[in-house]
Amino acid sequence: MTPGAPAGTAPVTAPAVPSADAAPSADVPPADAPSAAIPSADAPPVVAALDTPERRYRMLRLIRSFEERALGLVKSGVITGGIHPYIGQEAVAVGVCAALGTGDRLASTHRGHGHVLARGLDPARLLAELAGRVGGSNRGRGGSMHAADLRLGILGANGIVGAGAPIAVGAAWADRQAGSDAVAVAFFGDGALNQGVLLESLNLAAMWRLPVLFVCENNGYATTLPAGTAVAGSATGRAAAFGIPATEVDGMDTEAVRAAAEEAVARARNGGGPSFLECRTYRFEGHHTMERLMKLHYRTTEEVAAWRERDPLPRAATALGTGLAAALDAEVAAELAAAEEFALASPHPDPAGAADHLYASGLRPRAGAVV
Ligand SMILES: Cc1ncc(C[n+]2csc(CCOP(=O)(O)OP(=O)(O)O)c2C)c(N)n1
Ligand SMILES: [Mg+2]
Repeated sequence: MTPGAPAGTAPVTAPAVPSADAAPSADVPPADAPSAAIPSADAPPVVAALDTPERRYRMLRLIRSFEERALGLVKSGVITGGIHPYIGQEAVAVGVCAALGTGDRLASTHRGHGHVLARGLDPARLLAELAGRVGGSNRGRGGSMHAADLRLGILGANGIVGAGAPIAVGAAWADRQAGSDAVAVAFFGDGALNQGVLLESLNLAAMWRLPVLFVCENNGYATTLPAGTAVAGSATGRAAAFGIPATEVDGMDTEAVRAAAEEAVARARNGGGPSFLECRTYRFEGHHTMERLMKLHYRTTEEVAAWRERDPLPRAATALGTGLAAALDAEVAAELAAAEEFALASPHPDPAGAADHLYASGLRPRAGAVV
């Protein structure tokens, strides 16, 4: 019997989930003359190395500056449909991704830019994706809430609250069936805490001792609904009910998140089963860019200011040394200027191909299946 599988469950051949180490599939964005600074779409992407304070600070800055640039492009109408900015929550993505190995996987959320950048998605490709251009990570067809790259183990951002959890659980199960020691991370917000699918995912992960790290980014609100008026009990209490070790951590502190995530990832990789991290964090911007056009009064300016005092970037810059941080800031600014140039130079997809890529091709049927 598969270790950890419930008695009576016959092992089933899992549909292969492409390994992050696998050669790039043919379904990659076309190489549309990227500038010298932008890697060719044909080059396999590289999982971001976040193994030093310097690299982690650089990634914090990359996510922050990427989002600021994206906000500008929403305002100027280049990015249509808007985005859910990750500004303020960067320490969670960087701290968690720093704990992962190259073969691990993550399932993201509607507020997913930070997660996919911290995993190594090229900012130029992501910016092009947000702008709906063929040079985008998903050929401009996915947009902000569907950015994915299986070669990096990014199973996708997701517009459905809580939907990343069962995807991560399924990936963890498939990986274990395939004999891999990969770990899968499910990011989700406090708004997912009352979704049945999250509780089902916690249950299966616990029953089968799957290598999953559940990361709740508790930023205090689901759209405008304060968690305090919506969530009975606690986030960690939900995990504890399934016998899953659960820890609350300061989500504004990259190093605290990393330490907690490393412990959980090591446990998962060594067969110890799932863990749950509640990261207490805050979004400095509105729920969605549309909020800039609305007068909503669900939180006070004093509350926002108090959380801004806990901004993870100055904290990390001080720890690193402000001189080095400033040099990294300049490096990131140049990288993102090139990224924007690339994104804007990339064309929109040809409307004649609008129905392309709607259905998967090349799926391998399970052994014994009649097709
Ligand atoms: C199943 C489902 N219900 C409702 C929505 C609408 N919706 C989009 S984002 C959101 C709030 C999510 O809050 P949270 O999970 O805390 O994430 P945050 O936006 O705070 O990052 C809601 C209700 C949705 N996308 N999916
Ligand atoms: Mg929330």
